[in-house]
Amino acid sequence: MTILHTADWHLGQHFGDHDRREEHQNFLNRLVGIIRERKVDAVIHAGDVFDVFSPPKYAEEMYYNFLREMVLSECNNIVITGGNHDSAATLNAPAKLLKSLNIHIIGCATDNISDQIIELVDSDGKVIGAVAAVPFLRDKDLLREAISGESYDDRTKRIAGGIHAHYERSRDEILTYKQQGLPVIATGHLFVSGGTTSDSEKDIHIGNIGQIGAEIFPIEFDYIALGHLHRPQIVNKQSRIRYSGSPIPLSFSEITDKKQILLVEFQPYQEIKIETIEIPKLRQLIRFQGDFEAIIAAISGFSLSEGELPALVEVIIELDAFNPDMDRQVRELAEGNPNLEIFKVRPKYLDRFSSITEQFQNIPDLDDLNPIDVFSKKMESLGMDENSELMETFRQLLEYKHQQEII
Ligand SMILES: [Mn+2]
Repeated sequence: MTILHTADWHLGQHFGDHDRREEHQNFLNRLVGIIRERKVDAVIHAGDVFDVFSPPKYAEEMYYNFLREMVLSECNNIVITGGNHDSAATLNAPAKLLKSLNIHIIGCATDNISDQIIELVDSDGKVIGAVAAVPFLRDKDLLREAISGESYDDRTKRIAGGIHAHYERSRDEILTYKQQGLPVIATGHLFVSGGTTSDSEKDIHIGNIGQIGAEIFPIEFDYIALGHLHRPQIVNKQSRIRYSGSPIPLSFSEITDKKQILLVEFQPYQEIKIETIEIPKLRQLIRFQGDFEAIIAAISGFSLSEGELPALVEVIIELDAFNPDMDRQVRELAEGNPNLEIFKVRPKYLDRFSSITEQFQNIPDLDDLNPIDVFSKKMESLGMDENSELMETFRQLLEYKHQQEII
């Protein structure tokens, strides 16, 4: 049996006015080709199909066109789980219809854990494996009741315990397949400590505080298909626990990453075989940094390899004095080179001692800040301790708001 592990598509993602439609479509076309060519038995998506709760219509169309290709292919099993970016309601709405086509959607944790266990079948309907399709687990799935006066630390410990218990219960449900000698797989959409983050993963409840380690995944699972981290990686040097990463770079911090999907082959009484297949980039994301002269040279001298779309460029321009016209000058210059488009122009002031530069040196870009950053800056400006209870309350409020949006 061969499965294909992918995650973190983030369909509908965009950088300002620049959408990623062609890059996503290019990936999906390749994916369909790989699934057909390699005779994949099951496609497993570990969460974040869409970038936002209400994705643009073109993104939904892309998703459904992909599912249609799967129905027409020889791949008999599709398992899709919700991530923290997905609206469970959006993913689940067509779940019953899709189930009749052997496409299994688990948008959020189900009331009964056995509903998350998916049997994988061959073309004759014979069971060839099973998946514990664990979606992103929200606090409300893990904490039955709120405990008044509970500290942030105790609460995160209780969440970590809830996640652990969820995987143990999934293991109990899947043992019957394991005892028949069939491969069993689990999915997950979470941060497992030891992983490397990039700039594009939205913080999820226990964030990066390292409460969840690889040991929460019971040894009975032959493979753990993870989503959430956008860099492909192996967890804790255990080859069977992996993040496939996102198929296209979702932030400028990922520009040097190789993007990929994973093929995992299971043979009775043998080690699993894992093959990575690189997804070439249709559009490069690039950063140019230097003084004005260097930027002029970089922009005018830039060229593309065949078949690529114009590169999206972030320019970091080193200045020794404030220049209000910098953005316009760079964009005008870039209009002369059809091989690139400017996404953003940022200043970097070199002389940090002059009063004018000091004023502009440390102003962060609003796009780079999240609500927690803004709140902690406000607290800092008022001389308050960042680790106070007020900050914990604010975090809980954000999580609560997030969950309201999902329902
Ligand atoms: Mn993601």
